[in-house]
Amino acid sequence: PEMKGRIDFENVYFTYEGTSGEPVLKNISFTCHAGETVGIIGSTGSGKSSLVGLIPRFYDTLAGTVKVNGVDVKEIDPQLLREKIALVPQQTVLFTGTVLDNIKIGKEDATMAEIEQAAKMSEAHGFVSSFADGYNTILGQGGVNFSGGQKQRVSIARALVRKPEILILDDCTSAVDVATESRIKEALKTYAADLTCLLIAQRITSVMDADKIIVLDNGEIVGVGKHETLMRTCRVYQEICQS
Ligand code: DUT
Repeated sequence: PEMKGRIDFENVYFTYEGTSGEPVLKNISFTCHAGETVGIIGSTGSGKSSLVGLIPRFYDTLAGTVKVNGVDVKEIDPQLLREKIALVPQQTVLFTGTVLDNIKIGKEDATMAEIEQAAKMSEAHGFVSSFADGYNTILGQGGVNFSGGQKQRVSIARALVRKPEILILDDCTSAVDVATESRIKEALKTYAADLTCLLIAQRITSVMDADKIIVLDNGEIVGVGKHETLMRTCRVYQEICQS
């Protein structure tokens, strides 16, 4: 049970099929302990999305091993693996339908209490409740047009309602203001303390308070540590901070 939510990358190389040249990820090794929040930061194209896509096996490694709970992901039943992991993609994918349907799509048997709890953690409950139809508000065509940040908050609720062991947020709070984002992180810490979180971000403020931050540059890890340490030791991290 103490392994629940642990992630290990061991000398991982990855490249997209049909592409030539340097691999997209090179010799990636790190451990994410159960319950930790780990930030991943790096310039565009540095390989952040590719790295997290290896965990639910959207892709497989070229070499090296990715482990979840100490087991090679290739040895885990794919459906079971995807039940453990919720990945919120960079591009939110909401469909025309009610807010309720959009949140429930990850877990059709979710109760209203579970849906509200997930939406409270993702800071969606407040604005959803403010609509006359609440959770029955229709999104998109013929309904209400949500802002980019509101859509992102609904997508996070969708991930949380599944009660995953591992939550991966791929730059999906980019349109959420800093104060709201920090309330989401606080809620996750409080109500989902044993959840392992991987946070990809462009903004340093999104990952600053993570247990550990992985700095990617051109497919390689160039720094791992806490904000203060990286500020002292990692040139790439300092540059991101200044930009
Ligand atoms: N790449 C492909 N095919 C894909 C996706 C990405 O060849 O389907 C390449 C583009 C890039 C590298 O892989 O050279 C890493 O891309 P990734 O999307 O992993 O980088 P990122 O750090 O997540 O970039 P961003 O911050 O722009 O999302």
